[in-house]
Amino acid sequence: VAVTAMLEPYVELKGENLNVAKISESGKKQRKNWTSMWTMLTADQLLFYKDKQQETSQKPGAKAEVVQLCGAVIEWTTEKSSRKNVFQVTTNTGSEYLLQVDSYSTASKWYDTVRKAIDSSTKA
Ligand code: I3S
Repeated sequence: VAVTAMLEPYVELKGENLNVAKISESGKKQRKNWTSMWTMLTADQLLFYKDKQQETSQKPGAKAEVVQLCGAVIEWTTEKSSRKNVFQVTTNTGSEYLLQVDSYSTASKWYDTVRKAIDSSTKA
């Protein structure tokens, strides 16, 4: 088990505040509404929480928005927002999320790691 675990690429990211705008749900266009979300990355999901407290809350209803990364597509975009460092995640069910943060190093860390999670969960 230890050996396999070591061979797995490290793709998880701990919570951090990112600006998120869902622009499409199941292929249906949504009104863009940027919201700061407490964001986490697991091996195959992006999780959006309202805030850090909601992540650890045991209350029913304190749930995350879950984005399945298997079969998803990620790309930087300069056309869908005037903001800097925006990338888009499109799920295999046709939901589209814009993610953004002013720090380029933070944005590229999330971009690179989400891309790795998409690659490994899509192959799996
Ligand atoms: O793609 P859009 O419509 O120019 O996106 C802007 C709108 O979502 C705007 O909200 P209102 O439609 O309520 O005005 C937001 O305030 C802007 O931030 C959006 O543009 P940016 O370039 O920030 O993604």
